This record gives sequence, structure tokens and C-alpha cells, in this order.
Amino acid sequence: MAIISRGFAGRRSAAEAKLPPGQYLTTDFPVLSAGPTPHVSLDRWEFTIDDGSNVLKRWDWKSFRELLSESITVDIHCVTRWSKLGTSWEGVSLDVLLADVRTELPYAMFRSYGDYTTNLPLKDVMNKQAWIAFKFNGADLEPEHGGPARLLVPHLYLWKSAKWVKGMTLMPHDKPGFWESLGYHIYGDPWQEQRYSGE
Ligand SMILES: Nc1nc2c(c(=O)[nH]1)N[C@H]1C(S)=C(S)[C@@H](COP(=O)(O)O)O[C@H]1N2
Ligand SMILES: [Mo]
Repeated sequence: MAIISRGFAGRRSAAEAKLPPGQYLTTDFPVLSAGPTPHVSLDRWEFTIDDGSNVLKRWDWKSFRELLSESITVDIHCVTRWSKLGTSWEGVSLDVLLADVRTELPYAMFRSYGDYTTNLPLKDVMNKQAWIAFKFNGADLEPEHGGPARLLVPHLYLWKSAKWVKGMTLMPHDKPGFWESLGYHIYGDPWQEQRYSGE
């Protein structure tokens, strides 16, 4: 009896060790969107990288899907306190998209269809830390979860993972995006509990 309860406690703490402070585990996948789901047809879809004045890179759906993609298994953490462990995605890493972009600009504003924005330091989307994901659990990403494609930046709170992403604008200085302007933390590290500005 004692052995069984120790084993159970051991398994529980293994999962809990992966939970940032103040988070709980969920197995479902809640939908959190600030507005209606934009429906983007694949023949209109594009992803661009610009520096505020010039478009540096542009992909349509066909050329985007020809890029090297990879399978990703990551834990995700929403600021509303749910976390999901071991979620499976397929996407193109930002390293691939930024491979021949030469820039000194250290920040980026990600832009979505439907006008959502979120800011990130460029170093946080490089070195296998961020992807443009187009599949979840082996199936095309559902529109409610950001399909056809969304940003995935699992080391920060999930509001940074812009659904329906359509581009990134490189910037000389950090600047708040949609939720960051409404009081969410400018950076959003779940391990530091950076939920709101001032934390
Ligand atoms: N374009 C867009 N992206 C977004 C949001 C949004 O409202 N619009 N919400 C963010 C927030 S607050 C969260 S928690 C996650 C939720 O992703 P999900 O709906 O797939 O769970 O998407 C993020 N990306
Ligand atoms: Mo969120």
C-alpha cells in the first residue's frame, strides 16, 4: 500500500515538475480568441517579413509548404492558467524563414489576419524556439486554433503564439502588441509568472 501511494505521488510530481507556477493541467484544448475567427483561403494566404519600410520576404501557401518543416512536441501554457503537456504540431521553424534575412533589428511585431498583434524579441524566435505551425495532432490546424497557420512560441505564455499569423515586422525597439497594450506582460515568461505588466 505504501509502495503504491509513493509510486502514484512520484508520477504526479513528474507531471507537476513540468508545470510553471500557478498553472493546472488540462487535457482538452480551450479556444481563446479576442475576436471572430478569420477564414483565410489558401490562395489568398501569405506570410511576409518586413522591416517597417520594405518587404524582405514573402511566401504564398505553396512556397511556404515547400519549406522544410518538422514535428514538434512541446508543453503549452496559457496565462488563464491551463497548461497542456506534450502537444504535437508540425511547422516551419522561424530559423528557416529568417535564414537569409540579414538584420540588426532586435524585435519583431507578429501580425495576424483579423488584426491581432504580439511583440517578441527576435532572439526568442530563433534557435528552434518558434515555428509557424500548420498541423496539430497530425491534422490540418482547425480555424479556431489558428488555421491555416499560427505562430507557436511554447516557452512563453500562449498569447504570444499568434493564431492566423500573416507576417512579422522587424523593429528597432520593443513595442506592445494587442494584449501587451491591455496590460499583459511585455515578455510573458510562464516560469517567472510574467502574466501582467508590473509582475
Ligand atoms: N490572432 C490571435 N491569436 C491569438 C489570440 C487571439 O485572440 N488572436 N489569442 C491568444 C491567446 S490569449 C491564447 S491563450 C492562445 C489560445 O490559443 P488556442 O485558442 O488555440 O487555445 O492564442 C493566442 N493567439
Ligand atoms: Mo490567453
